[in-house]
Amino acid sequence: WDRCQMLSIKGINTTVGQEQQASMQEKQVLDDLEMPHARREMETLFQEQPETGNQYLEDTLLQSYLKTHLPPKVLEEVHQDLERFGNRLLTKIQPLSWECELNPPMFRQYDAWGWRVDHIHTCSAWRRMKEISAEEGLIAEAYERRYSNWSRLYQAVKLYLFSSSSGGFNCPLAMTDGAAKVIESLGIPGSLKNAFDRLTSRDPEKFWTSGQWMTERRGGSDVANGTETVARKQPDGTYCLYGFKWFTSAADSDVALTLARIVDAEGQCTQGSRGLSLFFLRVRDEEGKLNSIQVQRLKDKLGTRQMATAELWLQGARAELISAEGRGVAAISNMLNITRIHNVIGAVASMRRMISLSRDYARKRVAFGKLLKDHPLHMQTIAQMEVQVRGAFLLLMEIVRLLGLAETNLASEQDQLLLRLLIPVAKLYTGKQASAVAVEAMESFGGQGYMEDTGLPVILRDTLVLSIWEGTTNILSLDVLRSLAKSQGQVMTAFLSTVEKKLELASGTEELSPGVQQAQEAIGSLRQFMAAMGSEQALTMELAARDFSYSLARIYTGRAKTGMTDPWNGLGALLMEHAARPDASSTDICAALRWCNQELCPVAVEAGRGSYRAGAALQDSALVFGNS
Ligand code: UCC
Repeated sequence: WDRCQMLSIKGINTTVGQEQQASMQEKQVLDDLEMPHARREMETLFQEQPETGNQYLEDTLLQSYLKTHLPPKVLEEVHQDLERFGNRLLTKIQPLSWECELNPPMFRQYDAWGWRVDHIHTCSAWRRMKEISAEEGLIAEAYERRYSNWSRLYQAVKLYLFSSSSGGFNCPLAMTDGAAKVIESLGIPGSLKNAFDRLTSRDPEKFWTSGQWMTERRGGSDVANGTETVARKQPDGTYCLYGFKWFTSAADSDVALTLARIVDAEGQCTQGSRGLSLFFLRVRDEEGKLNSIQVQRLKDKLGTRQMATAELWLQGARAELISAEGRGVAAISNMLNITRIHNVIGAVASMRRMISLSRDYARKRVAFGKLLKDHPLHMQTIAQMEVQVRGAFLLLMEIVRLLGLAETNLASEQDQLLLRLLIPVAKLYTGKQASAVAVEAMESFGGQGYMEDTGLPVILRDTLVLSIWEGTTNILSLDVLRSLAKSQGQVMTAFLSTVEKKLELASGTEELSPGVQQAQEAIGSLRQFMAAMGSEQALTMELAARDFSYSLARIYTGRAKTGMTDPWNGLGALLMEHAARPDASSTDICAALRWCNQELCPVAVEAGRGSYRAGAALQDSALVFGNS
């Protein structure tokens, strides 16, 4: 403003002296605009940028987990690779990630000569991410199994480190992993051998990514009723697919798995879930021509903008039937369970990144005459987030540990039941945690957190999708009930006995005894709730589904009362177990106790309040619609 004022002095009624003075001032202003280097630094560097270093080396919980669980030989090799990868992420991959954000995909429908091309243009950094994913074996590691049951955990750790620096490439990787899992679970049929080799390749020239086209116009969650796409059998045994896929993430992928209804000889299809079959298709041929697919448009999303999500018309796309007829949902659930684990990885990674930046900022930023780290209330807020990410991290490790056992035939029946239950529990819980933590952490930067060019809003936007895609919180809560019903309650038996075993271990550590007691009380409440629910109607259990799932998450990881207004709080068995290690730190113990000092079993509390009675559902409806 001052500079503009000075520039405007000239030309107004002024004396000669004033004019001379004005032109000197003008010169000064012009000099200022070309600020000398030292001055420029002073004027612009008034706050230090928060940074993270080598994410692996900075993550003490990750390192202590690996040290506790991995066999020494595996640990040695893995440690070296992760340290190297951490450096590569910091120096080479993070800048690419930002490039992906700045250069989102573009869609060109026609070429200059009027030909329809439907070209999805991605930036070079995005394409480089694909090469890096192959080079680092981000999918391959899980399927080569060179570390037997620990390979899956090791892969998950690499993905966890990669996630926040991947520029959205964690999404195609999730689906690629899911597709490889489906193909492997089918016994890698000869027709899919090439695809499997490419999806799990370390060679950037060979590596393929996969899409997962489940969502249609009439159904995102309700796949059984929403899927309109039909499949017509061809003389050569393949199928041509006709339909409209409304939401196809990473539409630049090489292949896709998708659902369709097979048309019978009378031209009829079976409706509902039993009419759905699973298909594999190539998106483009060798020349890059689309497989009878038209791209209608790219989606305009709140976040994950680095990644092309498209609406696709299938107009006779050639595909191979890969499930038994009518078993499409059951077959694709292998993919869903993997992508849901990737969702958990994304959630934990996002929380870790935000908290690391927030912590670094607290060390650098001065307010009210002292560093943020010396303000107790500020530190309390970050500490509460830290407790959350610790619990979520251990839950993630538990799931991938169990998956690794299952994939190497080392899992007991109890492990398998637990895995089935914990995947939806972890997905729904960490999705919510991550959203809450990302918002809270953003606030810890004050107004700077809200500025686009800090990169913080990108993390927030990309985090908010985690409670939506791959099944919303309520859909996942119903999946928890599905796992209970399908196993006739055996998943709960496995759950309770595992939690009790972990607590027994922790009960040997005196400092942990208050937490053990709280967790045991929570288990008692959960048992009572389960017994009472046995005689209740399905509606009651549906109304309780979300709180029930939260209770499982908090008891397995844990949750506790702090007496403060803490919106998420919680944690238990896993943190207790980690804190009961002989070389556990005081931080491990503190985190476990804090988690257990919250309401671990909200479902019992709400049941006591009558929140799941039929009358409560009527009240809900009246509240929402304003009926008397
Ligand atoms: O949103 C999307 C974007 C993709 C981006 C990926 C990136 C993620 C990673 C990010 C990294 C940071 S793709 C679309 C996402 N859509 C969904 O997630 C669908 C949500 N809806 C559901 O999950 C529903 O619950 C359905 C579709 C599974 C319900 O289908 P049905 O047909 O009504 O369910 P049924 O009849 O209960 O189940 C059919 C069979 C049963 O087996 P059988 O017949 O043997 O009894 C079920 O037990 O499927 C079995 N089943 C499962 N098995 C169903 N769900 C599961 C499961 N989760 N695990 C094992």
